[in-house]
Amino acid sequence: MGEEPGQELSLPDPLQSADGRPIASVEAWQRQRRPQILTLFREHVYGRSPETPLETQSQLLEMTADALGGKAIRKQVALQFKSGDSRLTINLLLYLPAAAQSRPVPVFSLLNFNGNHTVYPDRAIRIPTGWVPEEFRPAEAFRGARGDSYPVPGILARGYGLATAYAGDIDPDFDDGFKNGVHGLLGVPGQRQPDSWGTIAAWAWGLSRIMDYCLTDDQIDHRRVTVLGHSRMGKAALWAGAEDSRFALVISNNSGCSGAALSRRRQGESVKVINDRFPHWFCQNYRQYNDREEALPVDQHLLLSLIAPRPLYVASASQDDWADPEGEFLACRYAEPVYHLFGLKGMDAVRMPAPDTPLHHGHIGYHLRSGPHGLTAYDWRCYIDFANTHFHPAGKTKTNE
Ligand code: GTR
Repeated sequence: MGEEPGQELSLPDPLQSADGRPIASVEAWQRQRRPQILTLFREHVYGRSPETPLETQSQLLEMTADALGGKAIRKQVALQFKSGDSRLTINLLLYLPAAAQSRPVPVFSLLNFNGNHTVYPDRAIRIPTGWVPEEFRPAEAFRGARGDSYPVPGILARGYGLATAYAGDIDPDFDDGFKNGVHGLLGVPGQRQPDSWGTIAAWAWGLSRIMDYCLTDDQIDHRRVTVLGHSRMGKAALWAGAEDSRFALVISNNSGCSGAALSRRRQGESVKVINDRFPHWFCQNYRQYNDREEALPVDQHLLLSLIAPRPLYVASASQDDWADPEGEFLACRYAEPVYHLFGLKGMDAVRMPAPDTPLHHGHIGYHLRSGPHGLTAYDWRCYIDFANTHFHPAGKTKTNE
């Protein structure tokens, strides 16, 4: 695989089993190859998430049908987890279009970087009580500060809801030896293994807990919950989508190294650089591949292939060399054989498209947005167009009529 001119990459074949046998049927993929690949990512990249039983409970903290001047329902829900004497709370913020009062709506679930209050300038949104990045303190001063990345009114106007939580509620984004967040709740101190989970896997776990909540809310269309993430949260969204097939659509926005970009290309951020800068993101085993990407038993096209047959969307930005846009495009291409096995079209393109010309023909969507690293209104427009295609195949383009 990987015969791009000038870049002979020797990539693991999604359709060849570990013992060298070809995978020629959907059944062989589901029974053999998919679990093999999932295990390899758990062991070598993201780490294993514990299956420790947890006492969980969700508490509706407040709800109004009067948000955004009556156009939206706002809910804030505390997802509470208990293990022994330790507790963890994920504060979930939901905005649903008013139409959800009469029928369930599709929802985008995603983690935000700096607190729910940064997503939209609504004074009712609760401020995180735990750690927030220094540049976002005092938290009260940053209401709506990340609004450009979360165009709430536009998303709602197209009939979609938003379910978001602050990633720091699940695991604060710094290296503390895995004591705080869900690592502290579920881990036994001093007993970490080389394949114990890192922060990306913890965030993915949190996304699955948001999914658990969504399945209990009758105003949400349970079969149309998307998981989306930008950058480091894009890595988490892909891993959540791979681990949890309840997500109907998986979207990676500029996720780059150890997200959608092929590691073996070593363009932009490398495995060594990411492990050195963010020693808490991955499992310890991943460090074995610092400057040895070719020794990895996986590459990121295999992560993308785990989403099949569900629709997948990967987006890059033209000035985001750190995330290796071409490596993201090629990973989509090399994930295609698995979609083909299901009789589905993948991305259906051999060359990278020009900026701002989205590929929405098949089950893998892709676009290269012009501009720098970021999640923008343009990206959201593309995601909603693509979601409409897959969620409303009868040609209905809007969900709020
Ligand atoms: C960078 C990191 C990337 C990406 C990005 C982000 O510092 O090198 O892998 O995750 O942060 O999350 O914005």
